[in-house]
Amino acid sequence: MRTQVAIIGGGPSGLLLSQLLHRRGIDTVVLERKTRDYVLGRIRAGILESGFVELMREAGVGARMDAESFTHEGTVIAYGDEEFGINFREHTGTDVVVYGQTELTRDLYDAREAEGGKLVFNVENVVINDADSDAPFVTYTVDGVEQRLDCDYVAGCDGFHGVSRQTIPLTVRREYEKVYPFGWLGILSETPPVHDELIYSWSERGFALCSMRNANLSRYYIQCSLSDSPEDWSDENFWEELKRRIPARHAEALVTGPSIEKSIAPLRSFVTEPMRWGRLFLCGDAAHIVPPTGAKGLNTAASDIHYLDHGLVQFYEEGDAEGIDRYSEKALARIWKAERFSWATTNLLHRYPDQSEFDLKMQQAEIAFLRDSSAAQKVFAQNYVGLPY
Ligand code: RFL
Ligand code: PHB
Repeated sequence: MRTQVAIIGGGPSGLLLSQLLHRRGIDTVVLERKTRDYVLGRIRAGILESGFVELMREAGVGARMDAESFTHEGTVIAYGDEEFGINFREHTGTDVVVYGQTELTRDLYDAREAEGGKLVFNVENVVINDADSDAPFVTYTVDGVEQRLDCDYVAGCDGFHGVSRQTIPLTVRREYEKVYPFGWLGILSETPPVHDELIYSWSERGFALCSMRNANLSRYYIQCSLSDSPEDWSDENFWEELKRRIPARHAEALVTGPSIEKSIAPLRSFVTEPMRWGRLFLCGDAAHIVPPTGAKGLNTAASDIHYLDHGLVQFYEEGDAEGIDRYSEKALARIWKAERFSWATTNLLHRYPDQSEFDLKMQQAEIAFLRDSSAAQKVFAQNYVGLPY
């Protein structure tokens, strides 16, 4: 088989790239290790920057998102029993949108399938060959039968544990990593959200986040120990702990119910450089990870896809390689800023096992500064709604 762009990974990055390129007449094949249902079963991000929303519309998959998503003009920051709001619209003229990763991935799958997109599921043993030559090809097996896909370019959209990043030799690749000494325990429940905006809450007992997917679907997280497993937490214990970590008025209003999903995610900051090697481009989680505190994971994947899509279109339509040659540099410039915001917001709101009394005072002073300074709120808002592409 032959295609123009071989895309490894059928998560949001790979599907969005495939859909955008298809609209410009560029042929792709998406190779996904799992099934469509498995990919859609993963509960992940919930907040979209306006840049991502635009990209979904540009890809022709914005209709359901526009009809069903919720616009959030701001967010709440709580500390102990106190709280204050940060209004994104007032500070930046922009909002964010609540629309789950599951839903946008479903929209992308539906569009690719309706338009005859080539998606291969259950692929195993993916190997990217000769990425540093003019004739790369990908080999893989399906049902034990080896296949070969020749292509002009390879987009590595296969997430943090994929093979694409590992294809870049260690002599070329440089990795930067920070692992945090805690995780997030998240639950999804068919209950109305406790508040109409997200609540990011600092507490003596550790961080908590109240988020949502729709009017009857809530997503809540609490900071947990890395040694915890979801089975250690009954629903009842989760709700009790959450209530202790948010201001009393919200705890009293909280509607609890059975969880329909419960999982733990470790927190990590990670960047690999460069994001291009020969004819291989890394996109999304394959190249970088942020802790979820700033809601930047999926949104940084989207900006990568924007840069790569534009670079490839410029190459195929105008014969100009400038965009693909500068892909890594452009993508990384934006990513490092999102890494900084996610790291800073994580540091601001979590309890650290080795935190000294001085460290605690610094955290409190920083929260108070954010509460009292319009300039600080503006900086937070600019980062949260997303820096320009
Ligand atoms: P994905 O979504 O991981 O998709 C990669 C796809 O590649 C497939 N794959 C392979 N396919 C073929 N061959 C191989 N060798 C392959 N290896 C892997 C996988 O099956 C998968 O389908 O990466 P992508 O597309 O770059 O999208 C990135 C986002 O998914 C990610 O940034 C966010 O979900 C991060 N993230 C969150 N971000 C937020 O903004 N807010 C959140 O609340 C949030 N929660 C999360 C998260 C990530 C999590 N992970 C990765 C553990 C919660 C979790 C649990
Ligand atoms: C979510 O709804 O899953 C979510 C929202 C905001 C975050 C992280 C996760 O910062």
